[in-house]
Amino acid sequence: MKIIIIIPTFNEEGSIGNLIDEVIKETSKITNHKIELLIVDGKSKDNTVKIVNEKKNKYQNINFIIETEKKGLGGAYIEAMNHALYVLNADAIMEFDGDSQHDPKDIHKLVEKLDEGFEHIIGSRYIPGGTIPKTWKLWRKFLSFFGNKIAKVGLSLPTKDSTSGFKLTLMSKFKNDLPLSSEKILSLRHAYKIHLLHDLIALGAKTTEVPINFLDRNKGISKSTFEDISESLKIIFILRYRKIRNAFIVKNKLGVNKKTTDRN
Ligand SMILES: Nc1nc2c(ncn2[C@@H]2O[C@H](COP(=O)(O)OP(=O)(O)O)[C@@H](O)[C@H]2O)c(=O)[nH]1
Ligand SMILES: [Mg+2]
Repeated sequence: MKIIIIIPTFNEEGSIGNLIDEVIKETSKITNHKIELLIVDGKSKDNTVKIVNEKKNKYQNINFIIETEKKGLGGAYIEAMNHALYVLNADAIMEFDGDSQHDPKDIHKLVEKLDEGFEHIIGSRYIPGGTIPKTWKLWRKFLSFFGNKIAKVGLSLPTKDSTSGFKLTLMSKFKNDLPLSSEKILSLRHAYKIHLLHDLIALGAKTTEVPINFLDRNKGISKSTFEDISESLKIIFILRYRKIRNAFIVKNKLGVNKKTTDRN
């Protein structure tokens, strides 16, 4: 299979160089798939672009695009996913942060689950063996944990980590049914993940979770903001509303059909 690892960057000069080296090192151990990287940059103002171009000259399997317009993390992923699918002919796509919070040593665990027949594999912080940074203050742990719980309960998701940014999806099977355009996706920010996860589960994707060590951010600063949290809540609400509305429409249709059949 051709697996494209998408790595979004925005001002990640402190981590992206080493990270690319590490990802290349770890993926070269996986010999039963063709693995390439696709870095998508959001018009960084630091040396990120220069560093990625140097790595692109050093390694063969690095692709690099710059967002046509910086729209947010979801916008970057949607643009990169389309490039991966329709220019690079990806069968599966991995989402992997460019700030060294995801450990390249965990990549093989997700790929092994793909080999076992799973179609959507989540690198999970909230299953046994998974970790969050020890240095996180209590409020961050609380926010992350309960954010997940709200998504899980609000959307009746079977997953323990519903906001993880580290995942692998067999896109060749689902690409035509997923909202992979800026018109269809409900959020161009971090909340795009909740929308895609919700739809993959609704489409019946065989989903599993593997434990990952979510590392501390040593370099650069987080780009997630309060708006990302409020937008996530909004997306959960919209998706829930759609579910209730669709169930209502189906129920009404069945009611009308039953009445017609009874009359006949
Ligand atoms: N291309 C692109 N990358 C982004 C954008 N926003 C964030 N990123 C990258 O996405 C990854 C995750 O973002 P981060 O700020 O660490 O989110 P957090 O881990 O949820 O705090 C990092 O590698 C960022 O550099 C964006 O608008 N465009
Ligand atoms: Mg991060």
